[in-house]
Amino acid sequence: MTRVIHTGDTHIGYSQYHSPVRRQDFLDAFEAVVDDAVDDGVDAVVHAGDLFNDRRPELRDLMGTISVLRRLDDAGVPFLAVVGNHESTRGGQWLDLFERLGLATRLGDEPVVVGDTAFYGLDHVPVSRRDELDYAFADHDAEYAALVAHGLFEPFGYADWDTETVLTESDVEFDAMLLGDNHTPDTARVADTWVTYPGSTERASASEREGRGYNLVVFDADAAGGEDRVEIRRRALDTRPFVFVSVELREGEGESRVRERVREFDLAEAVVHVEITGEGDPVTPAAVEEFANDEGALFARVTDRRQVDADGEVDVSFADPEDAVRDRLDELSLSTAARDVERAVREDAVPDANVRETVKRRVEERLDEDGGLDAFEAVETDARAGEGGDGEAQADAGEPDGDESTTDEPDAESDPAETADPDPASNDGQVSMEDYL
Ligand SMILES: [Mn+2]
Repeated sequence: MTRVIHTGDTHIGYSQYHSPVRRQDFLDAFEAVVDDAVDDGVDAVVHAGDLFNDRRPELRDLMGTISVLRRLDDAGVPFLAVVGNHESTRGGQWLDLFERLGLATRLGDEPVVVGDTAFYGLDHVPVSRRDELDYAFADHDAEYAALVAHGLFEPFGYADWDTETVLTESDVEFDAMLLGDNHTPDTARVADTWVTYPGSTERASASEREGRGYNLVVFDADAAGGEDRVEIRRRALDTRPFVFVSVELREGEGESRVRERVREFDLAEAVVHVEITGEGDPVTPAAVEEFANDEGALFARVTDRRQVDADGEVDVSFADPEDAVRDRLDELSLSTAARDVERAVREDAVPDANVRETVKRRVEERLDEDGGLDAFEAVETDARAGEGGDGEAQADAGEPDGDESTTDEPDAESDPAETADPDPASNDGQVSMEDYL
């Protein structure tokens, strides 16, 4: 029998809503999973990618992650992982650093046997390079086998990777595919193999409404009832409360009705999303957000759906012009690259004289990344990974990427010399693991 915790999409280092508290939440969620693993004495923690939110985690994220991994190591629980699209760098992976430190095992085409089970790994591979994959895995003589992979697999939402092809072309017969990338937890059976996503461990977007958690996977024909060789159970995580308030205003109702509705919820330390629909009087989103903050919310965002009329004309409130711009940009569902450029021009503290050079460098960086257009694809992937098909969900789901472009480029804001660096290969956009290994 082999019992493992299957988790993924922890997105450590994501300053959601530009909040340092949220940044800590993502690390805390990882720590909570590891605590459970240690308490429970599982045989391993299997991580299916996107441990980090981007390929340039800050030192504090790395140190926090290392200390959590060390706790796991001290308890004698191996950490087996693959590389996700968010954290993938060229020239080496953070996971390699952790492996060098003796804190992790990077899964690949050779079996890593824990108890009765052989674990294999398949890192995220962009769609454009999937045809080259031969799914050649080395033999094993364990009782069970599992493939840990990062990507959007069938039969779940937004899938672009054919699970049956993977299973039939693989040299190894897998009892389970333990997946990451899709933040919505779900389990299905494909060609006699269990295929499962544990979901993200903190809400990386407001579209991730259901509770967060991870999987407990047991490889044991007896425990699983004889018929099945694998048992997959979901366990809940206690994460940052998200409060979703929808208010449908009737004729004559306005801000006081919105406040009344908001007050019905426990807002303490919560992320609060308020959506206003219907008729009624104009409401100033910023005023309601302030009210929610006064009521104890960690962060509040108000979306007034009534501002878009039947003709698609936007009725902009100039109470907060930045807010209006942000809302409109959200509706456009821009790619990461486009947001990068937009932010460089509008938001970032880039001196006007450097905007041209900054934009050029950011676009070059994107093109220069491993896989070239992979960066553009990854964005699309995340946008589609959001639940629900409306503009808000897509824009929200894209936020980790949007933030990535600002949070991981502090130098562009503080160091004009760096901004003007004509050689993308020599700036910090290209993380070289050789410096660490
Ligand atoms: Mn992810």
